[in-house]
Amino acid sequence: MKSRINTIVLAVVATVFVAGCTSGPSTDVAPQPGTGDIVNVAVTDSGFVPEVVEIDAGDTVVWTNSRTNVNVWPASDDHPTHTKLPGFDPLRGIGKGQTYQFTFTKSGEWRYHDHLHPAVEGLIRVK
Ligand SMILES: [Cu+2]
Repeated sequence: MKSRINTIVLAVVATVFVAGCTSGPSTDVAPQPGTGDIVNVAVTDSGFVPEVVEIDAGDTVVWTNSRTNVNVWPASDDHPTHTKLPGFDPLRGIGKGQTYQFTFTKSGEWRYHDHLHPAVEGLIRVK
């Protein structure tokens, strides 16, 4: 009788152990390759905040239009062609409260500006 109980206990323990192993990967959120951090930049009436951002390759910068009543258009230098970092250009103005995001995969010092207000400048430093 005692050995039968031991067998049942062992079976239960084994079942829990196996269930724990099989359910592990689906409940854990493993970082996916190529998925970096997200860094937020506000586009305010006084410029990009922060103006200089340092990130790792693979990180994504999200700009949010926090200006009073104008669209913004963060884009790679040089104005107006935006060719220093191809692809870093939303190709349109971003309305109040809206966002634009870009994932930086290339290391370097990427200067950018607000295409609609080119005097407003910022820098993304990608390690
Ligand atoms: Cu421009």
